Amino acid sequence: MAFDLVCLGNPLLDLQVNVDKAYLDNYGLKENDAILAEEKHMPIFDEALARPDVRLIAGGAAQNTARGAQYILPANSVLYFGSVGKDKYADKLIEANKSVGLATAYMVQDEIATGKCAALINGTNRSLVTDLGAANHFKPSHLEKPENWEHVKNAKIFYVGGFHLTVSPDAIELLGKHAAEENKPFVLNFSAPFIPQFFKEPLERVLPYVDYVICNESEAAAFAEANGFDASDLVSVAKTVAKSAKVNGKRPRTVVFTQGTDPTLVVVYENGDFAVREYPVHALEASKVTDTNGAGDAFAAGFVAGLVRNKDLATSVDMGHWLAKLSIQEIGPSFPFPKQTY
Ligand code: 26A
Repeated sequence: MAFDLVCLGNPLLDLQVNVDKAYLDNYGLKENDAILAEEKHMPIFDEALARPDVRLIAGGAAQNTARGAQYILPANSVLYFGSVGKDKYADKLIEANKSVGLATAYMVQDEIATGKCAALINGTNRSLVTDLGAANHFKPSHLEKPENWEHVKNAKIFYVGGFHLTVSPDAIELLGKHAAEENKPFVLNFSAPFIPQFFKEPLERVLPYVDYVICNESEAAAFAEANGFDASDLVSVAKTVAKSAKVNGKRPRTVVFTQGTDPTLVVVYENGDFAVREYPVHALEASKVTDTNGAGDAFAAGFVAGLVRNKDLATSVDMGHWLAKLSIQEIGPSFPFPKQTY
């Protein structure tokens, strides 16, 4: 079977709970952030599981995007790579993927549990604390297995979560090189401020393969700070990213900065010129927002689904806004049923 879109990321099960600011303060967590759990954060997972309101929801940023894109696209359009354990958590992920028809080619770890993310919801903010578990053991050799490489060769577009830079930059580079050689679009999401901040070298290594960069305003600011340039002017940050080194000269670099409810900024660098545009999001009354966990992933999903459908940039961004609006009305990184169509 040939899948148009191939995605790579860290499959996680989200343990979603509502917490107050004091709970976040106690663990030194920001209200809106995503981090890798340190030893001191480990009790959070058992505390979440012990809460009566805990929800176990399929997560993992790129997996959410893969599900969202498959939600929009015709059957058998999307395949997702990642690493899971052999446990009930993985069964939950498989069930959620099945609900939208997302195909997976998981690498399975016999001895390591599926990764989990405590999604600590505080009003319209979400603080994500992740214990990668099995997701941390993904290897490029999994992509190189003949049956999997066949999927890579058949793919038309690639989407990779920047979060995976903490796991296997080699796997990302492998896909990036293939995409550049074959002139296929390669999309990377910066995923969280700590990626440009603490994974600067691996990000620098894969960025030249990227045709489309997607990130939010705080990730853009973190990128600017990590590279020592002014973070206050997002347009100039986007231009710097757009102009940075690129392997595939046949495609322009497109940089997409989401900004919550503010308009999405898009900068394209082509033939020595910048095109700068802004697109407003789809309005939604605050009272209709259930939670914002997965909003950015849903945006990316709608956007890449637009690319798969060969839509223009404005339409692809609009599809991202449309799907994000649907997702923030659901619990966690989920999509409404019966299915809605764009
Ligand atoms: C490496 N880290 C920290 C992560 C993640 C992650 N997905 C992959 N790697 N930390 C949080 N997430 C996921 O982000 C989604 C919201 O955008 C969560 O699982 C959540 O579903």
